[in-house]
Amino acid sequence: MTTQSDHPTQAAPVRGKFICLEGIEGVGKSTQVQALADHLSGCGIPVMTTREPGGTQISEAVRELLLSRDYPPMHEDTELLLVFAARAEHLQRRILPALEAGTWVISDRFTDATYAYQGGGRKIDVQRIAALENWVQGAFRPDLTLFLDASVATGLARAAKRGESDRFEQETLSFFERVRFIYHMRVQMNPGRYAVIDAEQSLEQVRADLIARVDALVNVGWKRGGA
Ligand code: Z5A
Repeated sequence: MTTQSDHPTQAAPVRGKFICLEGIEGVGKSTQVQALADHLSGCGIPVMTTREPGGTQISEAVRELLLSRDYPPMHEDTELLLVFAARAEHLQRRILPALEAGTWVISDRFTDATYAYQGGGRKIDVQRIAALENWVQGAFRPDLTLFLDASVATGLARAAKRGESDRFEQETLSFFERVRFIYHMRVQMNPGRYAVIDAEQSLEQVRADLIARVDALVNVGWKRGGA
């Protein structure tokens, strides 16, 4: 006869950390997401990279709707709801399962982008965004958000080098100034959750600063599951 104590209980994996990169376009998020993932993998940490809007087949289809210039103008409420529809799918199907399995997740944008673009850019009431955030995410928030900050002129000039622009990149300078302003406001309101990185610097220096910020947290116990 076996009893429960005959079988050593298998320890649940330590939950992964959720790190987001944010900022206006062209500050280097997509480039640096991969650099950060490579660094953490090199430290023996299991890592998954993803992006928003997107990250699952359904969420990528919603991304196409959001970024395409092939459709008639979209109402701002539709845009907000689509962003959160894509996020619900991404969170439930991909982000949360990975974190529960002990994998760290690095995302190119998350809900701070909604506050910045739909709240700041489109001027949607912040209470509406907060209500959707609470509905879709409950208490779930990133462990760390790396805000890559550069002037609108720098960001748009870099993004423009890539060629054809998407629906958001058609917006005015004042739209992007409002977006950047909201990012700054959010950092000020909750400094413990953010690290601000000077993205005007060279790609190599931005990468070094990002890695230094994340390494500092790993060294204070993140790798062992500490807060
Ligand atoms: N959106 C929203 O409205 N609400 C939401 O909730 C969410 C998103 C989640 C996603 O588009 C759009 O969705 C986004 C907001 C909206 N708006 N737009 N546009 P996206 O993912 O295609 O675009 P993006 O997020 O803005 O990324 P981006 O334009 O690709 O920029 P990036 O990722 O920050 O930059 P990059 O691609 O890494 O670099 C751009 C170029 O600059 C490239 O040639 C690099 O080599 C160069 N670069 C980068 N850093 C440097 C430095 N430091 N020096 C010199 N050159 C550099």
